[in-house]
Amino acid sequence: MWIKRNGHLSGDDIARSEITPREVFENRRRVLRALGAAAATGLVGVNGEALATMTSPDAKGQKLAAKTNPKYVVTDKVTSFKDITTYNNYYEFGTDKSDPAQNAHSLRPRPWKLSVEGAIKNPKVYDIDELLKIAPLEERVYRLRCVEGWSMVIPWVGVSLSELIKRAEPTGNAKYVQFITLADPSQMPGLSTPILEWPYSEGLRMDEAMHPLTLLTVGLYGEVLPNQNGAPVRIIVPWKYGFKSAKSLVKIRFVEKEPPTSWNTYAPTEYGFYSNVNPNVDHPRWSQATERRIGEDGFFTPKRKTLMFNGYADQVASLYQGMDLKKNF
Ligand SMILES: Nc1nc2c(c(=O)[nH]1)N[C@H]1C(S)=C(S)[C@@H](COP(=O)(O)O)O[C@H]1N2
Ligand SMILES: [Mo]
Repeated sequence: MWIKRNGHLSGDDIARSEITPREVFENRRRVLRALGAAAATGLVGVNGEALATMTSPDAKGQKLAAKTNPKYVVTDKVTSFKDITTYNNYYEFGTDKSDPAQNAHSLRPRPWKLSVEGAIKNPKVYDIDELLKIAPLEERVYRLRCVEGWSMVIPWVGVSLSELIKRAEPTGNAKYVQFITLADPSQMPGLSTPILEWPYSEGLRMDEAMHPLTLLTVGLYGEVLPNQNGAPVRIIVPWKYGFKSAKSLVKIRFVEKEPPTSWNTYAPTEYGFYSNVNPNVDHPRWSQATERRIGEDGFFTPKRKTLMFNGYADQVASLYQGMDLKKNF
């Protein structure tokens, strides 16, 4: 079947130019720190003016005031904004890495509603602007490791998902959390191809969802999320393969049973529910022991060793104590 061609075969080898990501990043940080002093949370303009007075209807490129949380900053060199926003997986906009950047302009990230529902005391439909204010936004620099064998280092902006979960007050029946992406054919040309089961759906166990590393993500590089990266709100789970980090969320649902997830439904023997980054458990069609860091891919550049739990073992290994990670892959 043709879909196997795109079914997470490893990525291409296009050489990418380096645009001094470090300097750009440091400079942005200084700007953000200055903005942080002017506005505690939420959207601000480059000079600190209120959002309503200066944004385009979709808030494209809008700066976000966020304080770097030094607890969650990896020291690896940050990937360039260009690579992060032009080398994407977002199948709702096509299966080639360059498709989302080319096609996702048709996504309308504003106005946007996110429904928080299911086994909770306080179901609520958040407007995106309200969501940006539930807690002070943080900048966190995380590794992202795709199951295809490439990785990036991304300065995200968001808040711990636990902030939202606390407000929802889960009941005793809430054992898992399901994340559901928008599925609107008028905005997403890729939906006409039945590659995955739409809407894109992912899930976490409750303790994984509550873990402070799990980020309700609204921006990167100090700006609102570009459409191709999952505007206006997505989840980022840095110790799991990238596909667990669902984009453009419209529903977060608390459920009792392990929810179906799009990649597991597509190929149950290849993509498990847990999908923790694990160099010792290979994908059935390729090794997971090494990775290619996007931006470092010269002809002689050695691959990097993939780290257990993507380098977050100190923080998350205890969640899986006593579990057979080969069985629960
Ligand atoms: N809705 C949706 N979310 C998605 C995907 C997708 O195709 N659709 N791809 C996943 C995969 S495989 C990866 S590696 C990451 C990529 O995120 P990025 O493009 O922001 O780097 O998004 C994940 N979230
Ligand atoms: Mo991925």
